[in-house]
Amino acid sequence: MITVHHLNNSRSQRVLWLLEELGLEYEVKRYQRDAQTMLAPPELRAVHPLGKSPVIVDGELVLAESGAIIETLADRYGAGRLAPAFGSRERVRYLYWLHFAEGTAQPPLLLKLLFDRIKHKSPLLVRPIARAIADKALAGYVLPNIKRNLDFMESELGTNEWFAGPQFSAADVQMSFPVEALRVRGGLDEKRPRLMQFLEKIHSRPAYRRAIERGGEYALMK
Ligand SMILES: N[C@@H](CCC(=O)N[C@@H](CS)C(=O)NCC(=O)O)C(=O)O
Repeated sequence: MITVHHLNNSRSQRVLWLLEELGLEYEVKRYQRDAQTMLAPPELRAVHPLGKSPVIVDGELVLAESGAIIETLADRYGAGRLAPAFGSRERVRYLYWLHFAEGTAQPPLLLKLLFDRIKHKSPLLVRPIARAIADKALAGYVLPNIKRNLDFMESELGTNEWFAGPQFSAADVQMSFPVEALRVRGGLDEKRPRLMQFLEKIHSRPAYRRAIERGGEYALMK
């Protein structure tokens, strides 16, 4: 039995979704973020030294890092489903988007979250200075990168129905989290109809909905 160490409102939601798509049995061990800091509770460090989610335990294997988890589960249990064939053109695209999600899409979204907090939650005395520094970083680096990523993803979905090609794949599962985060805090709206349609399509998948029921609260941070 696979165990998913799952944190509320987090990236691990997509691991539950992949397991539902694969029709596998699994157990969910839920962890709750600290309401103030939003950090994971220290118990997660007993599962993996970094103390972050997701982590899966599958027999002897303890694996963190959502991209590695998703690639491993699709290869182990997909029997050719949800991952394009080795050596195909789609396999390269599949790997690209599996890595893009955490390697390129997430970093500016995390920076935006942090700089927005600095702007709004710094001590009052230093807030004007903190705000000026945060605004400079946001305008000079963070927001232009988010916009470029959005434009790129939107144009890629114009040449392929799904991120890896004509078929839905585990790369779409991995990409769901940044696209959802872009909708909540990255300026994704109706001006980018393909990404909006991607969200609509994934949210209507029965496996996605079952995973939400298993995982509980899933509202991404603004
Ligand atoms: N690149 C890692 C990131 C893991 C990560 O940062 N997870 C977040 C959940 S969205 C977390 O555990 N945050 C709580 C914390 O940092 O204490 C992955 O894709 O698995």
